[in-house]
Formats: sequence, C-alpha cells, structure tokens
Amino acid sequence: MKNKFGFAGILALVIFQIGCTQQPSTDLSETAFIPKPVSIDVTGNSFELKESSVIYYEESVEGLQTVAEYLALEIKRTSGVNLKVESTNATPKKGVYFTVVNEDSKLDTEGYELNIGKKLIAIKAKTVAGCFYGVQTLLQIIPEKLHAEDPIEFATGIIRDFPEFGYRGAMLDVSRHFFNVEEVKQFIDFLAMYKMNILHLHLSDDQGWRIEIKSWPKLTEIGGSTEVGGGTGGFYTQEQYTELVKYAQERQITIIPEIDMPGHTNAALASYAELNCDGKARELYTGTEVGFSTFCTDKEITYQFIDDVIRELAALTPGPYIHIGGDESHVTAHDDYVYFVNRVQPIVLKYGKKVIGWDEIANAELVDDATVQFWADVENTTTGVEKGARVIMSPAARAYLDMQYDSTTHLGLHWAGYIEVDHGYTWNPATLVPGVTKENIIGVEAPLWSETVTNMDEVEFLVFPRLPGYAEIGWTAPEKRDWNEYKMRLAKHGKRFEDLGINFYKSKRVPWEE
Ligand code: NGO
Repeated sequence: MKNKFGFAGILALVIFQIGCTQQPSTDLSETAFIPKPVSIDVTGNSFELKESSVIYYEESVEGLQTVAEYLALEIKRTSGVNLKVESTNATPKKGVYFTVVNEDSKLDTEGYELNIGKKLIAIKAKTVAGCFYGVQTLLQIIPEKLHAEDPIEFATGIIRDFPEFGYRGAMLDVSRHFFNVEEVKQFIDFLAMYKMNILHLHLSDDQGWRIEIKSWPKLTEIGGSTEVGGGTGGFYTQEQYTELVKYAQERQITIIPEIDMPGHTNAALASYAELNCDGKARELYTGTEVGFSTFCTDKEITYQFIDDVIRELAALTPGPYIHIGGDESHVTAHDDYVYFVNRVQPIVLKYGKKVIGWDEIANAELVDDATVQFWADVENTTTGVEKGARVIMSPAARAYLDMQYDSTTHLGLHWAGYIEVDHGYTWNPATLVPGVTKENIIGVEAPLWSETVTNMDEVEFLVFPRLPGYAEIGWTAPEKRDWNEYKMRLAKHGKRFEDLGINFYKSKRVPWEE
C-alpha cells in the first residue's frame, strides 16, 4: 500500500523529528575540544551517565580521589546529578574509572588516554595531572548546562593526548588593582578548564604590596592599603595565600609568586623609609606610570629585607619557582642593576627555589636553572639563552591579555599594539624570536596587567575569548593548529561562556553560534 504522505512527506517528517529531539552525537570527533587533542579515534556509539553510575578511582594513588571528586562536583554543577565516588583495586565493568599506569611509554608525564566505551569511561595516565586533563576533555563533551530531563551522553571513542609544552600559564596582576581570594579562585578555574598549569601572581608593584610578610608587617599595612585610582587595595594573609595555593594544586596548577624588584617597588618604599637611599619614605602611588622607583642597591638592609621576604614566600610555595621581576628599572644605574640581580638570585636558590625574571635579568650573570620571561626585548632574551637560561614566551604584542582587541574596545592598553583574537592565536613560540628555539622554551604565558581592570567583569572581557587560544598554543603542536579551523571550535565555546556567565568579547572574527 502506498503511504498517504508520499516520499516527500516522510522526508519532511524525518527532518522535523531530527530538528525537534536533541539527537546526541555519536561522533566524538565532532566535539569542539580546546586545546585540540593529539588523536581521536571514533567508535560511533554513545555512553550514558546515569544517577546510579559510580566514579571509581584506583585505590592508593595519592591525589586521584581529588580528581574523581572534582569530576563528580562538575557533573553535579552542570546537571544536578549526584554521583558516588569510590575506590577500587580492579577495573570495573561500568561507570567511570581513573587509573595511573607506569608502563604506557607513549603517554608523556602530563598525557592521558580517555577511552569512552558503551558501558565504561576509562581515564588512564602516568600522573594524577594527566587524569585531571582527561577530566577536562571529558567535560567539554557535555554542555555547560544540562536540564534535569536531559540524558548525560558521551560519544564513544579513544582520545590519546599530551601537551607540547610543560609550562602553560597566565599571569594576574593583583597589585595595580587588587583581586580577592574568591576572584583569584575564579581565575584559577578559567585556567583549569583549558588545561593550563601555571598561575603567575604579580604580588607587588608601585601601587600595592599584596602578600603578608610577617617580619615586615608595614608592607601590607601601608603598601597594601591602596591601588590604581585610589581605591582601598587589599592583600592576602599567609593563610589566605595558602588556601589559594591549595585550590590551585587541586586543579593541577602551580602558583608562581612574583616580587618585582629593584624597580616597581614604590609600595615597599612607602612602607619602610630605610629601603630608600635617602632614608625617606615615598608617598603611596595610585597612578599608572612605570619606571620611577628603585630599591637602594648599595644598602645592606635591602638584601636583609629581600632575604626575609623570600624566606617567608618560599615557605608558602610548594612550586619550584620564585619570580624576581627585574623589568623596567629605569632609575637604577646599569651596574647597580646587575649587582642587585647578581645578589638576589642566590637568595632564591638558598631557599630551595629556581629563579624566573623578566627578560632584562639576562643583563646580569644568571644562576643555574634561571628562566627569562620574554616580553619585549629580543636581545635580552637571546643573551639569556646564550647564558644558558630557559625561556618563557610572553611576547607583549601577541600574548598580553591587557592589550585592547582593537581601537573600538576601550578596556586595556595598546602600547604593544592591538590583539584581536586571531592575532593572539596565529604565532608559534618556537619560531617567533630568531635564536630562540623549541629546546630553549619551557612554555607560554599570557599576562593580564591590571592598570585598567577593576573587577571580574572586566577581567573576563580581556581574558575571553583569548585565553583558550593561549592554552592551545601551549598544548597543541603548531602543525596541528590552524586559525580557520580553530575559530569554528572557539565559536562553539561561546555558549559555554554564556552558560558560565562569562562576560566575553564577541569578536566579529569568530562565527559565534546562536
Ligand atoms: C609591561 C610592564 C608592566 C605593565 C605592562 C602593561 C612588563 C613586564 N612590565 O610589562 O609594568 O603593567 O607592561 O602592559
């Protein structure tokens, strides 16, 4: 019998059906992963997470429970579903399973394999960090916000993945404008979503000293009391700072504290008269000029002070690095600058940490294991490499999150140029600076300076959507990156930003999905 709707009718009905029901994708390669994974094998089925599903983690692996619980919390946040988390000593048949293996030589220390089967999602890695990145990949498969009636479905397949660079970071300047503990935690969450593993905190500058130093209390009492524009400023107590360090650690992020010196030190110079060559305390400063302040490099008290600060800071820092700044010391004589940096580096080593400094520190003798952070001066950076230093790539003209997108977006500065989303993405750290190659580079960092940024809404506008691009530059090999392909993936993250309540810049160069 002939169907009364005819062929066209059936076709219309089918199209209507597809349009109405949200068909889950069974093609894992359709997911807009950022950063782009190394390999995706599609197996064409789907896995459904149910209320009864259990998240298992391999017993007796330190830190793995935290990762399993993180996944449970994220599932709860996005879908409202409360999943059980349990340890096990055998591979389960269904649910989600985390395991840390030694034998898979192809997985690098931070790599992972995410195997989504019809009944079991298995995440294995050599380290807990690898498992955490597997979670971030998994979370990108489901929408940011699910309705109670929506199934939590994942297309099946196998993703094997590892990063290009071991150092993938962003910096937050909490000195020019202060950001409190909750705000910094939010920033940490942004980094975690995109598998970044470093948060560099710029803790001191002319306008504010933001970390409690118990042996020099006036640093925060006086030096922390204001900020750009004359607001009330603020600082972290050592307990609060420790809380931040732990919050970051749980997300596989290392905090690198920076005390900028010998320039950019007006807040300290206002707190203690004896740190000035003339013995007179400076006025607090709430403007945005740079390069006018300096520690007194030929007074012994200066080095006693720095020893105390670094001793206390090192005790709060489980990570390997302390950043000593060193940029724009325009009123320190060259020889004094070199003498100063030569004296400060051994103090960092004495307290068991490695030195990082802005590219200017390459003018001094560099201690073993020193790292220079390239931001502006190519010659400084190549000098650093010649002296055996490793390099962090933070080119201002490409990677500064505080540069304006274009002349019509008002937040930010433009001394290094405008950085539209494509301009921030289309560069290769290993070829940008002649004489600085992949072997010299430990990774990429995108700094957010806060002269113009006063609250999280403004932070978000400058950070998104550029941050995912810097995360991808750090994670994905350059031959696998292409702007025209990336922008399509980024476009799909717009909905995610909206669901997270992120105030992002809707660049016209990205075909955002409605
Ligand atoms: C420069 C300067 C900072 C400014 C920033 C603004 C470095 C390393 N020192 O970068 O003090 O805040 O530019 O973009």
